[in-house]
Amino acid sequence: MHVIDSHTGGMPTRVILDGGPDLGSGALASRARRLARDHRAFCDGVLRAPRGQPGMVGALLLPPDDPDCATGVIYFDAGAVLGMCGHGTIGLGVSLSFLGRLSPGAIRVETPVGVIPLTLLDRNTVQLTNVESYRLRQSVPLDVPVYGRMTGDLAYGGNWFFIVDPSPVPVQPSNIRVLNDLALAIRDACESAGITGASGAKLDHVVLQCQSDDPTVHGRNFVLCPDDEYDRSPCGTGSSARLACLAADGRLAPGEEIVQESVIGSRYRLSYQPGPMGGILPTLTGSAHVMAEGRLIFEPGDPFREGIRY
Ligand code: PYC
Repeated sequence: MHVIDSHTGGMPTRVILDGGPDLGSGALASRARRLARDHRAFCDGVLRAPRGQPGMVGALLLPPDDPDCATGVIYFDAGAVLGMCGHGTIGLGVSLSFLGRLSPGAIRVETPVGVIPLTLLDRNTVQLTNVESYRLRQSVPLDVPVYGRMTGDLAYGGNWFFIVDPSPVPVQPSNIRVLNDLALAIRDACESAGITGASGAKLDHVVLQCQSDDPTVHGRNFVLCPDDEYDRSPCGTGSSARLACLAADGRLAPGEEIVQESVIGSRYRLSYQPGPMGGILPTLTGSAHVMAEGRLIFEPGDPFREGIRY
């Protein structure tokens, strides 16, 4: 299995160039459902230690269904198959450029939730337009055991997010453990309360947002992902969901650019245009760096062939 590893603001992406499971043909969304249903061991083996690392997202390259797209891609972490992944798309663009498969310019990439136009601005910088993002519910009350009552917005940015703004705990590196515990409790409370995305979609990401002390930065976030790890980048899909809330509140005009920071200080530039279905089309710009290229080996007698699940 030929892979290339990069990180986007500290958040790792492993692009799988070949050697992945046979998911058949057809719409990428149905191939993603097949990956989630039948190939959990593959996902774990690629991403979990000892081959992978905490937080790592896999980007499985596949032939696109749409002939106008340069490639299809299904993103997954060690907890779930994702609809979309912003940091993964930036890592993908930079990795394809490293391999000489992408020159500065624009391509289209097909994901299970839609087509993503992507432009390589330079060898480390990618700009992408995410799928239409929107807020489903505003100020949803939630009783979180131990932490008490809070409210959050339920929004979509290619994945589903519960967004608490302002975070009851300051979003800073020294609080990462506390933020992780709080976000896990919020996600559990959403599940207990039956709070889901549209059509019962699982709400598997949580954003804790706060203002930044830096006047050039609009906000700082902590994002919990389905694998129970936090996003080291500002989370492309989470930032998109948050942009949709800002737009719905009239707090950000179309075309106005802001900087969003992650809990460890990685940055994206963000803006949006109105979308055709009443939501927004977010544009994200961020940087990634390639770290390694290699072949993963899964020996038959390896007791941790499928990764360490504890
Ligand atoms: O950047 O969209 C993102 C993302 C989702 C999960 C991890 N990163």
